Amino acid sequence: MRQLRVGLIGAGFMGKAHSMAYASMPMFFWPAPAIPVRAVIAEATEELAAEGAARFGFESSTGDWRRVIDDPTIDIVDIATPNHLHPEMAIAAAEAGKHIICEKPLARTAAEAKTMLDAVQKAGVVNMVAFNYRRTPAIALAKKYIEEGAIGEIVNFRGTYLQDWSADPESPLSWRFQKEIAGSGAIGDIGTHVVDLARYLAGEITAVNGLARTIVPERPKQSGGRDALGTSRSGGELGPVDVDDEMLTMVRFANGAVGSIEATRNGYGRNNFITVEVHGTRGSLYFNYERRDELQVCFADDPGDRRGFRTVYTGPAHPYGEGLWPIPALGIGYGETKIIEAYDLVKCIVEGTEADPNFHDGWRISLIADAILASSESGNWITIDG
Ligand code: NAI
Ligand code: SOE
Repeated sequence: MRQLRVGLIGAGFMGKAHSMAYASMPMFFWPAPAIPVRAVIAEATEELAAEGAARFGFESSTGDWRRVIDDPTIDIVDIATPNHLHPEMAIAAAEAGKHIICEKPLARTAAEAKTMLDAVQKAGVVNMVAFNYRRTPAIALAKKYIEEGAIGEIVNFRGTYLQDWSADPESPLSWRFQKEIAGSGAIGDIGTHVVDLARYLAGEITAVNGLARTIVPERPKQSGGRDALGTSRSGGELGPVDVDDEMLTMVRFANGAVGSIEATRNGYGRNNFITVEVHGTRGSLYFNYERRDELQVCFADDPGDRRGFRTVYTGPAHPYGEGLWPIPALGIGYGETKIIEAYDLVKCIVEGTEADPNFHDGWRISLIADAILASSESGNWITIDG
């Protein structure tokens, strides 16, 4: 069976998730389109890289990510580092002819994302952005129902991504609170996931009118290191937060639909509260990531005295069901979304097809993220150019 050798850059939260996905993918999707081999892992230092290799099962490790790019045996470069490093790494990987998966957001700004898009288009390599939530089977099922016309024409999309890990002002000033590294706050970090779901389910976004604000202006400094996502306390001197903590925006879609998107990392009691509600002319769909196995559906064709939301539990009859668990509601997790992502990436490489979402999508999403911020500053609707 064909093998594809993976060079992973970054052994933090996403390094763990992607490594687990490469190892597990053939256990789920068999026969696998190809076997991903965990070949080399790069980290910020030799020590961290060696630890990553031991923990995540890589053949070798390096403290210099360029050695991954220069290695002629590597087929896939997987970029799982903080956002500011994505462009340089992805462009170098494209120029070396590697297929690429890059974590979201693709870059800090749309201008940076465009340089990455140009590089992969010039190189003709498979490119994917890791917006994995669209690979939750219930979301893929919503997409199928929409494409089949089960809810008619879409008229409204409502999406939220609410978390609380940064609500405590004592939660340190990790890289996610620094514009120089992250680009933006809730907008780029989690709002973009909902923008991806909005574009996937309801079509292209053409204009936004949003607002964004910072709730906690200073946090205890954290010099470098991984983001512990609110689980550590550094104490000590305060430093400025120069990104948004929360955002909300109205959106217009190319097909005439309208909607809203909200994102916060400061909403006490909300953890990974990604919700999507889509209203169509013939029905509605509702999904809440904290109940990942369920898609709520309401069809206008149901008799009036029986109409209302009911629950479809995803399983073998639904998208990706052939590879997942044999009975609905056994439990889809975050890991499964990453396993499906790895499967789709490897399949695209083997079949020579375009990945989805790709760097073009990543760039469009960055344009929308930039526009939300610009709209917040000007107070006006912003049309998405490009
Ligand atoms: P993290 O802070 O847990 O890990 C980042 C790792 O990158 C650290 O181990 C750090 O040492 C390493 N690193 C820094 N500079 C490096 C360099 N020059 N060479 C090699 N490694 C280097 O961050 P996390 O949460 O893993 O985030 C990474 C990326 O993944 C970000 O772009 C983030 O937005 C995205 N992300 C996506 C998620 C999703 O659901 N799709 C979930 C979490 C993060
Ligand atoms: C923190 O908000 C975070 O890790 C994001 O960076 C991810 O993209 C999200 O999926 C989980 O939360």
